[in-house]
Amino acid sequence: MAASPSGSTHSQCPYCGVGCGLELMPPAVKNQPTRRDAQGLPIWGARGDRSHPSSLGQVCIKGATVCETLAGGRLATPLARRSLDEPFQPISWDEALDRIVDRMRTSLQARGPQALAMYGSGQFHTEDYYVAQKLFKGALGTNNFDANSRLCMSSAVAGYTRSLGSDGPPCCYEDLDHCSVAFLIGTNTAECHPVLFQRLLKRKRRQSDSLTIVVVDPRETATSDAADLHLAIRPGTDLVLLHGVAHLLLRQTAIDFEFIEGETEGFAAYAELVQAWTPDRVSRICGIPESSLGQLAALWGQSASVLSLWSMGVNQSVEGTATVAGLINLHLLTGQIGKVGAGPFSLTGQPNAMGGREAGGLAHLLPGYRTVTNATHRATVEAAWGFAPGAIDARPGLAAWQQVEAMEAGELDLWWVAATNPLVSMPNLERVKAAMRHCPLVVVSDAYANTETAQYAHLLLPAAQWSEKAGVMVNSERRVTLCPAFRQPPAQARPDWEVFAEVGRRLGFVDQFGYASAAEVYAEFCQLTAGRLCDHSGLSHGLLEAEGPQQWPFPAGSAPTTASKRLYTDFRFATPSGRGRFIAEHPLGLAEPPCEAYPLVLTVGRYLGQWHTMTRTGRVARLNAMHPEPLLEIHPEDAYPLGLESGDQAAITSRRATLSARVDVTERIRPGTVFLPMHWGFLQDPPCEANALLHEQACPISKQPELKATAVSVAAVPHGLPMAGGQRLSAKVQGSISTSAASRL
Ligand SMILES: Nc1nc2c(c(=O)[nH]1)N[C@H]1C(S)=C(S)[C@@H](COP(=O)(O)OP(=O)(O)OC[C@H]3O[C@@H](n4cnc5c(=O)[nH]c(N)nc54)[C@H](O)[C@@H]3O)O[C@H]1N2
Ligand SMILES: Nc1nc2c(c(=O)[nH]1)N[C@H]1C(S)=C(S)[C@@H](COP(=O)(O)OP(=O)(O)OC[C@H]3O[C@@H](n4cnc5c(=O)[nH]c(N)nc54)[C@H](O)[C@@H]3O)O[C@H]1N2
Ligand code: SF4
Ligand SMILES: [Mo]
Repeated sequence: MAASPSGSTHSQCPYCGVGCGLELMPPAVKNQPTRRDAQGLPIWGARGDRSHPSSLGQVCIKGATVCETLAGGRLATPLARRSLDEPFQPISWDEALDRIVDRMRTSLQARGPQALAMYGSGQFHTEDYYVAQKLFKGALGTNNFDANSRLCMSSAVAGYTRSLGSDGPPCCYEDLDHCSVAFLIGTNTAECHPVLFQRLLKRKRRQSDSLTIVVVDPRETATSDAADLHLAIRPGTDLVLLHGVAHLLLRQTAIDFEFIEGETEGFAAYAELVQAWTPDRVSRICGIPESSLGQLAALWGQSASVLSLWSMGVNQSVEGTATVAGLINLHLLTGQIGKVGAGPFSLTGQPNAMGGREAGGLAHLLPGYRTVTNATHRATVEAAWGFAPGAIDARPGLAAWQQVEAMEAGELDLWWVAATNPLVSMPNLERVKAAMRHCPLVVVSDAYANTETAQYAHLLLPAAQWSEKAGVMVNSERRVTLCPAFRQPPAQARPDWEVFAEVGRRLGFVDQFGYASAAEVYAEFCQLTAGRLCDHSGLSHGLLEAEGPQQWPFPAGSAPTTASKRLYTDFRFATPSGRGRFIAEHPLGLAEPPCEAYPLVLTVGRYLGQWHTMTRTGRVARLNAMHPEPLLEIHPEDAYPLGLESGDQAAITSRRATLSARVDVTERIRPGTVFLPMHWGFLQDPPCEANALLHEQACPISKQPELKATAVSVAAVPHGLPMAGGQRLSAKVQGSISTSAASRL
């Protein structure tokens, strides 16, 4: 399946969690003059893979242009420096790994394993994830392995686990073809999961009467443009809205009594709690008409099948886990789960955040949806790995932001960052930079040379990236695709898993890390999932190559493509009782609500043509032309009293930082809310470090930071004061910043 006679190869797109199939064509067989990248190297062609069951030949502009990003700007050799003030010097892999292993040994002796931490990524292949967390959790004895999925999917993970007993999205993409209501909350699917959105749109065009699209987002977006009902709620009021829907459903007895009685628990407390969330109160807090709430409740109560799709507008909140539960509550209340076209479907952000969750890729997890706090789980994993009983710590390790705090407190001797660029994507960036200065050894494994995070590192390790290393990725509908190596990496770049395994061997764990190939790593992982919800035990690189992408659960002995497309079709959930759990929690609102000094809520998200911190998409002329610069979206009601018009430069100030950006005055955003994209870090032109403004307060359960809301003030940059984006304003200018816009929350 992976390679065809024409020399083309099949893989999964390495960008978003839709996980489209790509067909990659070598430069020579393309029926047109060979295109060359910035370095003059021939570029592979990419198009949608018609044989991939998740995407059926569709692809978006990022997937179609991915091959243009692969060669330029690469980190080609390990680089090191003793201090952050010195220039980097090339060193050998041998020396680089010696430095890491020496530091690990010294630290283990002097302070114990807690002084070591790794911050990985949903852009790892499953094999990278698996070996990384085995190295930390098994060999080193610390659970300080966390990933950027903490900023992304951890509220969904915690929400699924609390309500249904386990992580694992129960739905599949075919449900988009069958649902009668698509309830899109906190997701700009049109820009962030474009191929799924096109699938929905196509159906809407063909069968308009059979599908109602609802969007909940404080902004009008390309997604809400297609909606029958758009609820532009105040940021951070999603849980209020969901409880308001439940209140009306209960009042109208538009609920599924049989399902509640037979398949759920905790209903009484929940029914009691939502009594407080009356329509007038909900409409006032959410800032939407009562009639819209009524329409939404009617859709939930009367539709044959409701499919909820959500992403960061829900997850990135101090009450992200409670909001996910609030959404699952509605599915339990109406019996909208475990059947065709219905269910709570979290859209995964990164191409293999799903695989990461399965492989134990967060500080509280072990492979196979196991947890470090469960003694049986630890014992099973220790035995499988060949470590002594007790080798795995029973305490969850440091989650992403806790790793920053530990550096700040001088408690980390080694911070190893791999396949993520935290000096753009973490909140409160100045604090992260200061914390990194406290860490004696910061190692960054990246495919590209010049990232923001690399500026604060001591050791840079060149990574072979997608297309240059074999491994699997798992998309939002639990489908596993083999991503083969079909290009050569830069001379010295190595796959992440291979580097992690060599560190394990150098520490003395020769048997545990003696893998000869990624296929061997995957085989070991698959065995550890046998009998678990995310069962991969019938899968292997060989099977995926021969039979194409497969959905899990895929127990040993399964026949390809016959695996169940949906979870919980028998309504037996993964909780001890087998029942779905209602979770009753009152909404608390934003951690940093607007106030007189900072009257606006800044929300930060994405553009269609850029990927995160632009290390890849920033190299593609077509994509840059779509989004030449970051723009502050602001409503006329907020902009005009400040004297701001579209194209003006504005200063945006939070309790932590000030930066500047050009404004786009638009009625498409809710008054009181402003929006910036996340993509432009301090090395971009123009820089726009949106995350320098953000606070780091996180959901206490999932530890996912509230990256979607921070209180800011906005002011026109005084005439004659040219300002580069991201530049700090002088104290004098800060003093003159207007706070006239009224608080609306
Ligand atoms: N083009 C592109 N696609 C991507 C990515 C990318 O970088 N670029 N990244 C991928 C990744 S890792 C992820 S996680 C996903 C993210 O996918 P999305 O979550 O769809 O993307 P965002 O733009 O971060 O946020 C979605 C929407 O949340 C809204 N929002 C803000 N606050 C609230 C709120 O309080 N309530 C509600 N209901 N909505 C709110 C914002 O206005 C925004 O439109 O995208 C993936 N796909
Ligand atoms: N305010 C705000 N902040 C956010 C978000 C938001 O919505 N709002 N979203 C959050 C979310 S959901 C996410 S997922 C994060 C994303 O944020 P990041 O993870 O920081 O973003 P990327 O640019 O994808 O970083 C991936 C890095 O890995 C490198 N890389 C690519 N392939 C490989 C490989 O195979 N190996 C190695 N070692 N390196 C590789 C890339 O060059 C790049 O430097 O941002 C988070 N931050
Ligand atoms: S929708 Fe996502 S997975 Fe599909 S081609 Fe676009 S970026 Fe890649
Ligand atoms: Mo993400």
